[in-house]
Amino acid sequence: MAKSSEPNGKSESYDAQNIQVLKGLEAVRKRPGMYIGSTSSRGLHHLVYEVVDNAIDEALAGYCDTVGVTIHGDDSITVEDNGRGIPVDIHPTEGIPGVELAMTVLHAGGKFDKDSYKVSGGLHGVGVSVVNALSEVLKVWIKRDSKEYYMDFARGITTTKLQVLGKAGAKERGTKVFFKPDAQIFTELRYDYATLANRLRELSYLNKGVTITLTDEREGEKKTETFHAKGGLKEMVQYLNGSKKALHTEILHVDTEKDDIGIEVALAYNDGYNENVFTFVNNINTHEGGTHLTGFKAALTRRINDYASKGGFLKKADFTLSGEDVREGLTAVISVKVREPQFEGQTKTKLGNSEAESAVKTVVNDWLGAYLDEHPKIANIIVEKAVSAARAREAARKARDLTRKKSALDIGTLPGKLADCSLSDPAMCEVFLVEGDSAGGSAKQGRNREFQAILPLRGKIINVEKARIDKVLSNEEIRTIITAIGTGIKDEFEIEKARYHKIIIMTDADVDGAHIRTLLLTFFFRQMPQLIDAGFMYIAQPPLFRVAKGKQEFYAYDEKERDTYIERLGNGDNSKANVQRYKGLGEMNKDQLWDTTMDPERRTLFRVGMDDAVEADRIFQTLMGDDVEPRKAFIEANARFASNLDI
Ligand code: 0RA
Repeated sequence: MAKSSEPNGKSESYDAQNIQVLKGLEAVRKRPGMYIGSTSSRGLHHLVYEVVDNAIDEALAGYCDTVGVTIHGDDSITVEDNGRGIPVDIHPTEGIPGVELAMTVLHAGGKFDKDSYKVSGGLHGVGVSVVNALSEVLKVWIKRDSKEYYMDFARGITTTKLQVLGKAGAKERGTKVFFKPDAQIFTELRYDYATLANRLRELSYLNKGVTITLTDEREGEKKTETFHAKGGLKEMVQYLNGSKKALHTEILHVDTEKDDIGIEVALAYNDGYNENVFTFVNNINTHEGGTHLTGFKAALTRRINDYASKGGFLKKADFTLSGEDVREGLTAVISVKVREPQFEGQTKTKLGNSEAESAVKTVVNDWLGAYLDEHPKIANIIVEKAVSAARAREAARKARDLTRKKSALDIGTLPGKLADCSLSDPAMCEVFLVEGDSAGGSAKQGRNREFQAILPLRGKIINVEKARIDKVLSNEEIRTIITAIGTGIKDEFEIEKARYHKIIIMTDADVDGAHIRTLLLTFFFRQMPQLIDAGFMYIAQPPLFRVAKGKQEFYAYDEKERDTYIERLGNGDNSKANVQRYKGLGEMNKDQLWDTTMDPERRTLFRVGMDDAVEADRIFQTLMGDDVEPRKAFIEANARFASNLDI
């Protein structure tokens, strides 16, 4: 504040500029969530992505091939690139150096560079000024025009004006940004190495040829990793397929441009039953799909059907191959670079541009048509996989008819085990998926029957990672869940039909409970990911201990809390507090269950999120797939966090 209000002898436009700057930054600091989504861990990581995105923009424009990210000992960050360097000349109308403009004015980034692919929606692309506004300190070094420049800021306000530090080599170009996230803003200040590594790895796949390094300098965490994908998405599909058994070794890959849209697609088939298609627009994961995905699906279905009918695969069969059939066991990544993307949907991760649909469709049609003709061996494998999926689909159709949602009012068709609630507005209603009949019984008695429904689940849920859809749908528990929720699954999924806006998994706090929870999450992730995207999935958190003495009782959700209560109750006389460890929900009576786990006023719910769909897929593969060793390693490494699993 003090600095910016000092008389500076510059033009009036500088003062006017300054007022604008303060207003803009104030808005960011007042409502950080509006700009970076949240002030928790997610927002904290977003700061890094924002600066990295700027460097990647330079790479896309063809000026940068190396990006370095360093987590310093105190969780401050440096991002360095060898791009053109942020401009330093005085901006003709704004009257301040370009770098100061970029760092202090909202959305100034695009003002002087319309050539590269910029993102105009979603969470990315808010600009480095937002990072600056939310950092205690930000320093920037720029090399260009044979000089090294420097500036620094505090909470968005210029503290050192642009200065020349010295000479730089004639060919040296680049930008280095150091920042320390503001402790006044963020509720979480610790960076998670794996989270950053996953995103940087993804960026290296999406931007072939760029070398990205991540260095952790923190005590006990010291390491460096380099991400570089010569083969682009081809390598990403390989990574995604991980431990799955491939049906062919060569990965199908196309990288081209059509109607000013950059289009890259890679795909491969494995012997599993899931479909794993990831889509990106300007490096942003489009969870909700959109026009690029529609174009891809249309072309894939058409080309595989063409090949199948030409090759006589469908002669005896009286059906064609559906979209779901041709995507069984498919791992694919579609990445498009669009100049003015329109982001739509609940989480603004659905591409709306109609020109992207026809461009992707044409490219995939032409490329895949030619590829299949030229590679009959692979083409046969793919078509046979789809034909066997189609046969299974026939069987599945019968099972699915049984689970198809009837109208919400048609209570008669709801499963008998479901104790439904009396309110009909889904936004007010929640359903508990409860492990075991006894806990289900307590939950039914303890609930508020107006808005809480209870669905007790008996026995094990089928592992959807290992079974084909017809088998999955013949599972009694799965059918009950689908009918109770009402949305249908897969391509027939309709969020509007959700009968509850909170679907709460409530399992025992033991190994079996964790297993059932994972099976359920796997099912939702594979068959109804939109429920997770919509934020409808929750995990209940029952207490682990009851600490009581005389008439006083406390519930503790972890060991630390337990010890605090023991201490609180233990002092004074010489009788000790009684500690009961809850092994299962069944050990609680209806009132205890309500008080600790179900009462909206007092309970803790974890919302299941999907920040990183790519990593979530790998985790489920690891947890639920065939290979035992990686599963064991994962469970051992993450056992402590099982109740916090944020997929
Ligand atoms: C505006 C224009 C130009 C480059 C950049 C911004 C730029 C921003 C960042 C942020 C981090 N690294 C960056 N690298 C470049 C183009 C400058 C020119 O035309 O020379």
